[in-house]
Amino acid sequence: YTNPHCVGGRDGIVHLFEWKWNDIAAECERFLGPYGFCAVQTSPANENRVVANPNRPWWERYQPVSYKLQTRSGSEEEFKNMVQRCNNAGVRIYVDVVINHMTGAGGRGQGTGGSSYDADGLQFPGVPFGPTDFNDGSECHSGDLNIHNYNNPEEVRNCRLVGLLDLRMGKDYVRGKVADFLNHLIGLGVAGFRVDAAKHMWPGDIVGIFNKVHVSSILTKKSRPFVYQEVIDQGGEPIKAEEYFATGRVTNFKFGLQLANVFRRQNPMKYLSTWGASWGMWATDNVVNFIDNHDNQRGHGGGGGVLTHWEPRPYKLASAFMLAHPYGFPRIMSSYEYNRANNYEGPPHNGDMSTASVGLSGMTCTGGWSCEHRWRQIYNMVAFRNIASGTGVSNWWSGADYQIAFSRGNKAFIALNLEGFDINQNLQTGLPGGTYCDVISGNYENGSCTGKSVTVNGDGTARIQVCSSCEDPALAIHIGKRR
Ligand code: ARE
Ligand code: CA
Repeated sequence: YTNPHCVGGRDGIVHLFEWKWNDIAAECERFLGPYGFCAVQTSPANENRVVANPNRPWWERYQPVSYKLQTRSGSEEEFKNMVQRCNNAGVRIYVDVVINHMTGAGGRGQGTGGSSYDADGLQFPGVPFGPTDFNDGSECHSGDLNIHNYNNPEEVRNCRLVGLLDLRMGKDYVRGKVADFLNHLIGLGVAGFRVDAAKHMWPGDIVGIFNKVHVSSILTKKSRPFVYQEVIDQGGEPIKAEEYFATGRVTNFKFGLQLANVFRRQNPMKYLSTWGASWGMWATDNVVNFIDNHDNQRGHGGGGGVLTHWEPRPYKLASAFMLAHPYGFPRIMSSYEYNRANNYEGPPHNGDMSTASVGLSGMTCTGGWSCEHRWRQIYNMVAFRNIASGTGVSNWWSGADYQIAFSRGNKAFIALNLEGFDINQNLQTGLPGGTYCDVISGNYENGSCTGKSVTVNGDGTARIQVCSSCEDPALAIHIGKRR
């Protein structure tokens, strides 16, 4: 479950939050494939509650009504077409699967696929699930059936997360319905899953579900799907991320908080020389790392303190460090703009509230889509990471608290500067002699560098200059962009 099944030396996930399936398919072909991304994390693919108040928030997609593949991202046909086109472009699809619960308690209506639901009577005929498929007072002892105390694992797993009707996962029928859903996705060519709210399920129940899940069909060597489980473990609660390693990786919520401290100059960057598991995080094969996610960028789910696209300068630097460093498997957030005072706002939409298509002007997205994955400082570092794959950190240098540089074997080299003065040093890059394009300030186009260039001497040394007050106080070079 820990193998992401990347094609041909690719690495890294981009979360195309709330994108439509047709737009993802096009993005795989025109951008993600050519630029070396391993995979896309999609928004939940199954039918959800239509929430009218507030008007169609992003979070309605975390309230399942059935496992029918019909949402504002598109139909099952469109989903299937996307998976095929992305796989053909060498890009894997991982689906965000919401299996711990159905809708919030109370109310009745129709889902995005037209199925009815009755959240008062606990009826979800589209699956079907009925009252006996949900935890009640026999499993949950919190009084009102909701979770209040994160220090009580029984309550966290058997009661309702923010009022969401909690499925009775111990029941074989429920596991079977969930497994059918996952098998349906695998049959369409999906390579992996982000398991939403995994902390709220018993690890043994997740094992029970995945015991019913098929091997992946698209992979030449048949194998388990890639699984990464959303377990918010920042220390301080009894539920530990490691309880979930039997069924895959976990989302590493310590990562973004630690890097936010560093890149906000609250903890010296030079300490990153020991970055990785020794910072109280999990082993490299157990984690999916990210600077921010769709929750914590808007103050939900362990939010607060992380860097986001709203602070582009430190965000790009932290992202560059994440991608340059070999620890873990990285996920890049691709956001849309929203009113930060109304953080429920759904994606850019048309008059009828259907999701708007992603517009493009050159390399840049338009129409309210932020597309961090198309920022040069980020996509060029995806290529850096792919080229450096298999090498460790070497030639570590720190000139001051907030100035660092390191090599990735003889493939790549990066320098970062958050001091108030420039880096201007002769450093060992580990690279073969030659002239390299800095991929932070520019690209390599038609035989020349559009940004800065660096001359590496025959012995691997080079004069490294990194500005301090400029837009991006970083420099990155690799053997794929040598003149
Ligand atoms: C919405 C409304 C609620 C309403 C509910 C039911 O906002 O007011 O009661 O519907 O009607 C998302 C949103 C929720 C939203 C939900 C359903 O964030 O606001 O509720 O969708 O529409 C915990 C969980 C973690 C979870 C976070 C948000 O452990 O799993 O809370 N994250 C995932 C997703 C979310 C999603 C859900 C789960 C639900 O990524 O996008 O919710 O499917 C400490 C603990 C954490 C805890 C955190 C809560 O840090 O350690 O474990 O996270 O507090 O802030
Ligand atoms: Ca549960």
